[in-house]
Amino acid sequence: MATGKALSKAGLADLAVLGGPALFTGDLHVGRPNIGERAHLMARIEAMLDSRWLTNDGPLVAEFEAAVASRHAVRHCVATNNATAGLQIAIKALGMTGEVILPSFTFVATAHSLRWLDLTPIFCDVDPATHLMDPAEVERLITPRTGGILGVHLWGQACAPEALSDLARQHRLPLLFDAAHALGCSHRGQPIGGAGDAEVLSFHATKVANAFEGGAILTNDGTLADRLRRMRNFGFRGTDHVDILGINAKMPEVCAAMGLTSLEALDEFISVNRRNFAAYRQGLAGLPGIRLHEAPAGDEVNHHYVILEVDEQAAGVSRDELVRWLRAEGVLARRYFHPGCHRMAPYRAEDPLAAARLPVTDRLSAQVLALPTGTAMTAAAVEELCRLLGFLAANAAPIRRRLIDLTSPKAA
Ligand code: T4K
Repeated sequence: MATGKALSKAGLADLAVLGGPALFTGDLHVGRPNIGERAHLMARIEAMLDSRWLTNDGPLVAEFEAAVASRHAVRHCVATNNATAGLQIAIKALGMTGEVILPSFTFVATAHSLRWLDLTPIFCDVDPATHLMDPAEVERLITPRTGGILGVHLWGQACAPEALSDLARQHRLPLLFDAAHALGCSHRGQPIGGAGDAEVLSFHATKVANAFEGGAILTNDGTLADRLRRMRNFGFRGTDHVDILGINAKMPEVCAAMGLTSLEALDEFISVNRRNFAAYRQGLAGLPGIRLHEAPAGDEVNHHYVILEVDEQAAGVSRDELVRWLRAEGVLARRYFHPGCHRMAPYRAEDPLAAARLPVTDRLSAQVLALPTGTAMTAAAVEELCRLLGFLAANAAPIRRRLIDLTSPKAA
């Protein structure tokens, strides 16, 4: 390990999983919210209260939409109350029908947004190096029943926008991107957001910048943007004229106030994430079987997801053991995204054979681990966490033996 300091634990008996005290006293979360300048947020909320305009296309939402559109270099941004609702109205506005191809290795909201609309998700495998949906696999899955493609910019990396756009054009399919992770990310020097028919960002509390809850649909298509605006507001055009089916997917003003405050601090949040990522890279270097996921060349990510792949054979410890042992020490590492949507009950029942075509997804969902980052995490905590990981991996066999002793009837 690159850092010279020793782990501040006396030895095996001092590990929390074996009865010692937790290394971190306040839990370290994956997705601890980044909070921007409180005074700015409060001033916005005061102005909102003074104006008595709380929702329905208020000035803060308009300002938020303009700020997001400008940051992502797109013509239109339609803010929503969360990204899931954003995905759903975009899917509906694009007229997706029948089967829609998407990765299984994603947060379940991607799949649910389709299934909730009675569309059939067709899960596609991912590239083992990038964790992104593989366009060659997408092409193999296209049939006359296919009614759309839903790419996911996992960990903020661009999901083959060029290849998927070519495929969508060739087969005349609508193409939508779940860009929930991709705020502030770019691909080949261009901000993510302008590919396909539309892209959807998330501003959930756990994202790099948040609006408490929130989403944003990005598009360069003015006709689509107009349709999306009506759909998110019950289908209204003007005050009492409804011309399409709509729902309530509006972002309230208080969320836009938080969104704007977060956006002001986005670069600072990303630079803290970069610093943490560099500390992880240094601290984990040389650990056998434990690989820190790096974005491919050409992609600039926000480093909001720090992802490890744990190869049990080479590391001598499984991902799930690490999750349990870290949790005991106050590190709430997450198994994003386990077990893969295709293995979750609603989807497993409908397509029990999906696993046969998703070997990479199955391997990754058994090996991947997300670690804490963001402004709640100091570089010193990252270093200590890396030392802990190294210690746990190096001592996995004796830890396991002691755990067996502790639970055997003799110990009772
Ligand atoms: N597509 C993708 C690819 C996504 O990743 C997501 C959401 C979506 C679509 C849908 O976007 P939204 O509709 O949500 O806008 C969390 C988030 O709830 C979810 O938004 C996010 N992805 C997903 C990756 O993570 P959980 O179930 O892991 O959240 P939870 O409640 O366990 O919180 C994570 C950690 O953060 C916990 O340790 C607690 C901590 N936390 C959480 C909240 C909300 C805090 O410290 N403070 C907080 O306020 O899903």
